[in-house]
Amino acid sequence: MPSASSTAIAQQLENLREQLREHNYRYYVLDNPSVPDAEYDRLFRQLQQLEQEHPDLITHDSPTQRVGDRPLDAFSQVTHRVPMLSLDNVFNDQELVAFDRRVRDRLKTEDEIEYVCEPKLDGLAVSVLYENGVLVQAATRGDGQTGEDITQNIRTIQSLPLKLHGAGYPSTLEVRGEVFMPRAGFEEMNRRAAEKGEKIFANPRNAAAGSLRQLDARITAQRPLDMYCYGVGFIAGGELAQTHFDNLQLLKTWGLRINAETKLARGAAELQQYHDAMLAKRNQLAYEIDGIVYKVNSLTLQKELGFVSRAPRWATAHKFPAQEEMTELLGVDFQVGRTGALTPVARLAPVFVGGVTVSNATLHNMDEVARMDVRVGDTVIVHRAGDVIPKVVKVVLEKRPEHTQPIHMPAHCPVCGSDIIKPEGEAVARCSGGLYCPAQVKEAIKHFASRKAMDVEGLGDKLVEQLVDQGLIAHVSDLYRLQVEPVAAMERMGQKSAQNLIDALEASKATTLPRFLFALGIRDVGEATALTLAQHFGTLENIRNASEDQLQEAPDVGPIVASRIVEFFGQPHNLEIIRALREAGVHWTEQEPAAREAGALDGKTYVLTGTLTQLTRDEAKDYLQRLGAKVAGSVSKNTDVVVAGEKAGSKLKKADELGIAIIDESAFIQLLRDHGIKHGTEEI
Ligand code: JCF
Repeated sequence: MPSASSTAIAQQLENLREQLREHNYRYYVLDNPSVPDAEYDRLFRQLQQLEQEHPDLITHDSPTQRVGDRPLDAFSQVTHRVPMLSLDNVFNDQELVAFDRRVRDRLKTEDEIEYVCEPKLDGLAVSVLYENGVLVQAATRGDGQTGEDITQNIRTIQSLPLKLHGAGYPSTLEVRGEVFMPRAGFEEMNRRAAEKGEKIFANPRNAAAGSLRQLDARITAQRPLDMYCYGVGFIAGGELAQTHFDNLQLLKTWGLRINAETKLARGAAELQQYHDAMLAKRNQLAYEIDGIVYKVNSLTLQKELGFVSRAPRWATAHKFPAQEEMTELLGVDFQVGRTGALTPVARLAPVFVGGVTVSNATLHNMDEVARMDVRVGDTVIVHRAGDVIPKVVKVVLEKRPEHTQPIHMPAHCPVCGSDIIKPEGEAVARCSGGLYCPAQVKEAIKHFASRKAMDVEGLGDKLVEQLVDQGLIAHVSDLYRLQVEPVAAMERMGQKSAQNLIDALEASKATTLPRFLFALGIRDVGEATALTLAQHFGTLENIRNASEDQLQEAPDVGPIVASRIVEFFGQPHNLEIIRALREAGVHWTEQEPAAREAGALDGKTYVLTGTLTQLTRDEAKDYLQRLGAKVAGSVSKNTDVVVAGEKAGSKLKKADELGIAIIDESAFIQLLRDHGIKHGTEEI
């Protein structure tokens, strides 16, 4: 007999489980969570802890019991009590009208038929059995009569309840639905697999199938699977509604997710409208779909219509154009992007895919080329989703002809002839031309002119585009050769704005070494690194002549940054541009590093938060850095002081929790004054 206290603990456990189930229901089904994730996690850990102390009181339907710890030797077979049907297809408007016509002919009616419409997910159909509300078995569709027992794997799907919500469900309820992998989860999973050199899945459907086929549910649990229910199979000990739509709503009250896009529609014209709207939305959905499913809503009419062989007469799938097709790889070109990244581009035998004819597709990078083992002459699978750039996703190895040619990366940039550099361990190869390469020049100029670089007032992205497109500039150094007249003649410009631009350019010539270094756009040399380099080396000449080892002596400069700097100054074009800029009058005061006095705040880390009223955040940062302090973006245990302006939020709270010194704006200004910082013309 259980003791009084063990009954009380069993009660407490069940209470925690019920709370967690309710939160799950609100989160996954209603899409309206009532507590923050942290509260959910707290309850979950509390339940785990209590169960650990009382292992005899653990129940199989507890939210903690999703992942089994024993892999299966093999899947056993499950015979479906009601066969799992497949769907007939229609491929266009006429076939859709013909489907609706057949339905009405069979029902001997000219009335418009009511249908339920839903997206057709590109996943795997499964059946899930609940006995007295508890999930007891799950199976794949298999051949429709017999499938495989995947109960262990299905239990790992977080959004699927192990125990039904609410009440009124039949004592035996078999639901059917589609298991799928949302795009975001799929991409993240592939990204991680690639990082670890593991197998990559070609598409979310394959990934979902592979995940469900795992004998070890601990692996399935790592996969971001999800499920939407679309119907009911066998039921006993209870009743359902009279229409398919109402049944779906009932499933929802029991905690089973149905697709939020599910809608009622009348007549073929409304079905076509739903199809068109969904096709337009296809690529914005969080998951891949390959068409629409229409089902006659009335269950009485469904019964009257019955089946032909394996498919119901009361439903059909309206298929979208395929997003994957096979074609031949005729050759490979290399394109240089705005950041110098080199992209291998496949030249293809033209193929109709995703609604258009495609003859070019991206191969991403050379790692992808190696991974797919793709060669010129191969038959490849091309994927095109909506307006996204078509990509080669796979080689059909079975179709490889005898003479294929491997793909090699060029040694020199096809645009400017500079060396191509592919850093060890990185997927992307880049043109080292930087400022010199026409393919990269627009981005380089935009960066050069930006506020934290040369700060050329009024020279925004649009104007840079215009100047380059008009042929007025080809390199950053051309900026300082600009004349008023040709600029004034450009569209949306005039004498006055052209003169303003020339004046702003003139003003920008007086700069600082950190700004100039940052403006050069050396990869991985951001604002902070530029400052460190300037402080450590004092002159541009010193930086240019430093070895990788010497560069790394500067604070926060690691081997990657050091190699980027050496690489940059190793390109004669870059030196040429620097020379031209200085010749045009760009200047700063150079300081031998020895001349720099020890900063009063050397080694201290400051964090700025909230709004400062007497100076801008950039100014505050600049002053702190001049005094030798580091300015960090977030509060951590390494922070020494937090400067809190008005409306300071979470950073202030965190600093408080960590016991870090906090000063307000007036104390901050006093600190700057104490160290002799002058703001503008006046001392602040
Ligand atoms: O989303 C699907 N792939 C899907 C498949 C949706 C449905 O409503 C289905 C299905 C397969 C068969 N309905 C049936 C009867």
